[in-house]
Amino acid sequence: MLNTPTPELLNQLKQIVGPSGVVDQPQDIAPYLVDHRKLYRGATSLVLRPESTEQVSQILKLCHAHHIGVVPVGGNTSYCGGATPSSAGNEIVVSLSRLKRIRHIDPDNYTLTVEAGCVLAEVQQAAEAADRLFPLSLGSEGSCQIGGNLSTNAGGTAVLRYGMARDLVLGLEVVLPDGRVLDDLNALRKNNTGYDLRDLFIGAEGTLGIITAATLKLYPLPRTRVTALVAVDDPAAAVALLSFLRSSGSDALSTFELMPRIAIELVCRHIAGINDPFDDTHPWYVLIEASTAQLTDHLTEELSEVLVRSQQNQLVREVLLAQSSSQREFFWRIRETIPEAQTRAGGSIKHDVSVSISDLPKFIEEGTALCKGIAPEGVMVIYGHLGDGSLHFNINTPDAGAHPEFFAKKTALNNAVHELAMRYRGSISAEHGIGQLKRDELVEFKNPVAMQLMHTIKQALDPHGIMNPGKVLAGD
Ligand code: 2HG
Ligand code: ZN
Repeated sequence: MLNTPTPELLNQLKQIVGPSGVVDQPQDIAPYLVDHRKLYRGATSLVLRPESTEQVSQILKLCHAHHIGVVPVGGNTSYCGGATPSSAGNEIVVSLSRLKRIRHIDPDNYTLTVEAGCVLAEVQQAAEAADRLFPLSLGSEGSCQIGGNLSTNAGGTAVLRYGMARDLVLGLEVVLPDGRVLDDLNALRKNNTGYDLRDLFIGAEGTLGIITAATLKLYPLPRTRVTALVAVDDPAAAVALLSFLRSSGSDALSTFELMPRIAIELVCRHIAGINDPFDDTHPWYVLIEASTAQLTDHLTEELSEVLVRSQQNQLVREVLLAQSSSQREFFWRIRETIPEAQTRAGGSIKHDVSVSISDLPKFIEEGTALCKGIAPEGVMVIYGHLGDGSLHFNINTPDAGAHPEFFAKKTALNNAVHELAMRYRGSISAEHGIGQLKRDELVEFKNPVAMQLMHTIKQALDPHGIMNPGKVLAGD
């Protein structure tokens, strides 16, 4: 059972961070009370902004002793309400935004040690300044923070080549719920010394402690990038194209993103400066990128040769190769502004599912039929990371009106899509996490033994349940 902090305790907490780390005026607290998608509205009387791991440790120690709930927040870009406090108002919020030092870069070891509050784009820039690549890349990289990326095991658009956030971490520094600091900031690729504690905290969404710093893996900086926008008949053709590209020696492939015609129409209609780059209209599109550390023309020649062959075999309808960096950026903008265009077009019910790549075409077909059966008025906007088997299976309102009758079907639509994903042994959250949005569904869709193990771990590390209460797991 959690307590409400007394005025004395609030004062003690404020003293830990000093005046510059205290946010306690309603107008300053307001941005922390609502999530990025405006699905949740929480309450709190105090946001703390510690500037050192030691301060985070003191905060958690005090909250542990007094059974006070703590909600960690990074860039507040969660899609699942993962960083929004409950409406009860008895939790405190801990923002990591002042823990933002680049602690160490070791170009020969290809590693970078950063604090949790570094914005993802700053991490990428720090790597680039040392002629290295930190490959995690997502639409919100200008505002999301690396601590949040790791806590939610973020995915994004380069997973095909470099993996999820989890795959990009060597060591972590974590403040445990009782205030102890786990300093496991190793920079080793090989370290077989018992249980992998690091992987416990990645993807735990702040329910097992607060990640305060991480040692990240770097890669050679690409000097040649080839980007293509390709039109295809259907998702099956896209899957076949991906297989063909990979078996034709394109191990340089880093991005393979599927987009339907409606997504192109939405971005053309709602995003300034975007127009359809093709003369003809096509049912589906794929954004493809390959890159190499070499400065070479070979990659462009190879990729265009494979794409021309694919066109001759009728695997693709039309190919546009980016001829300049501004055209490359334009192709990327089309893909990355789909969520914004979707929001401008109206409300939406979103799913973030994954199945085997080979099952995606059938999944899209069956899922579309199911959703159309439930909500014929809904507009299917299905797009995403086909190269990783991960899709944003979204359904929009027909226009910007309120459409309460459409939103009344939310549970039915969620169940239909998630049950279908389960039939394909897929996941109900490919890359956005659980937060509070999918907490109750997780119980239905995750293996019961896995759920028991998660509760056992939570109970062992956080016996009072102070860390991010009500996220991922219902209260113990
Ligand atoms: C993306 O891939 C993001 O663009 C957001 O993960 C997806 O808004 C969405 O459904
Ligand atoms: Zn995504």
